[in-house]
Amino acid sequence: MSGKVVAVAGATGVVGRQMLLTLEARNFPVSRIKCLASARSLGRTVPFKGEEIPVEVLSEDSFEGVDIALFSAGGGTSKKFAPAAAGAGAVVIDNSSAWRMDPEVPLVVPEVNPEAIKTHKGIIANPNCSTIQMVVVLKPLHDAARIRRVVVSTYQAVSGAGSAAINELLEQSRALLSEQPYPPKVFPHQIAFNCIPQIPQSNAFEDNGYTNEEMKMVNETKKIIGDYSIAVTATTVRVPVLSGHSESVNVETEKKLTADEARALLSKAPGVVVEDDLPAQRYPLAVNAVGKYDTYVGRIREDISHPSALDMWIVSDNLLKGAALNAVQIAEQLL
Ligand code: 25A
Ligand code: L14
Repeated sequence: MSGKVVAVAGATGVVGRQMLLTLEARNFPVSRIKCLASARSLGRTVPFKGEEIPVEVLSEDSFEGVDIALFSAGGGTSKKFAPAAAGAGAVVIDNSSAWRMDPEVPLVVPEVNPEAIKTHKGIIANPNCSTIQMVVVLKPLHDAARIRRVVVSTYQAVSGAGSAAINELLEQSRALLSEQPYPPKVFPHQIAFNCIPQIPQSNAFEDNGYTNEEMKMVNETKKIIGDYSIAVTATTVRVPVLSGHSESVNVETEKKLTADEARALLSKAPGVVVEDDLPAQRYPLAVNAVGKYDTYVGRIREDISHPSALDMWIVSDNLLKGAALNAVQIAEQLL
């Protein structure tokens, strides 16, 4: 028998399903798959390689014989069950924020810091979606010109908040178009035809006035790039887009980079596609990035307000490079 025994915790969720599809699409060598979720999903099946796999309830005993456990069932679930999985001998690749800033746990984007994988002690953390797509673009610029400061604003799709959030955008849009009321349930305010400067939807704000999501971008960027001198500030915004996060990013460098130099560096960067043709009105768009593995960057220009800074627009599929694909790429590196 060849291949690995792979478990997916949160297999019925939007990210868990993408994990199964990505394992399949990239021909990851799986000898057996275990699909785990909460008791709410008992009796459901999820498709994998043409079969319907019955969902099992996640417990501490779920990981006997498991080689790789991909977790995407929320931070609380990861805190509770990842140590049991690692204790049973599995390597956990965790998509929640539970372990990301633990100094013992590597936080990995394979194009940026693959060497960190080797230091794991049973748990490897998958970064925040908005952070991943930003750092694959920042890393080559940092290597060439040393980044001093990053100012980012995000335009984040609702799929990041799970399947109930996707339903809310669709149902609320339909309701408002037919002049029916649709009070918000998942989001704190109306999301259809609106922008909400608060992510996540509950317990978002920290004492410094930033949201958790904003502070994840600040802290995770430094840890992944491995340079705590990079200054980062972020504003994260939920927009009525189903999938694909977009980001407006201003990057100040120690050595000046022209827009052409940045384009040349980025066109050689792994996992990055430069899409930047103004006469053709070509630049990255969320709707085009959905289903793609790459991160797209365009609107690259020299900041007219600063002697050594660039502005750019970065887009990727938040469920793929932002979550499932990055986790599967880490698993591929483990092989
Ligand atoms: O960290 P938090 O606050 O706990 O938030 C986690 C939420 O963020 C999503 C995920 O949504 C989850 O709701 N999420 C987490 N990381 C993400 C990332 N990086 C991310 N989204 C994007 N990027 P989700 O709906 O996509 O996935 C949830 C999955 O996790 C399983 N799960 C939850 N708690 C669990 C658990 N599994 C084991 N033990 C637990 N304690 C969850 O399984 C799903 O696979 P499920 O069985 O609970 O839900 C199956 C379907 O049921 C619906 N549903 C969701 N919540 C409720 C619900 N039904 C009734 N009541 C609810 N409260 C959904 O339709 C779901 O598909
Ligand atoms: O930290 O709601 O990975 O769009 C990913 C989804 C944070 C919230 C994470 C969202 C979460 C984000």
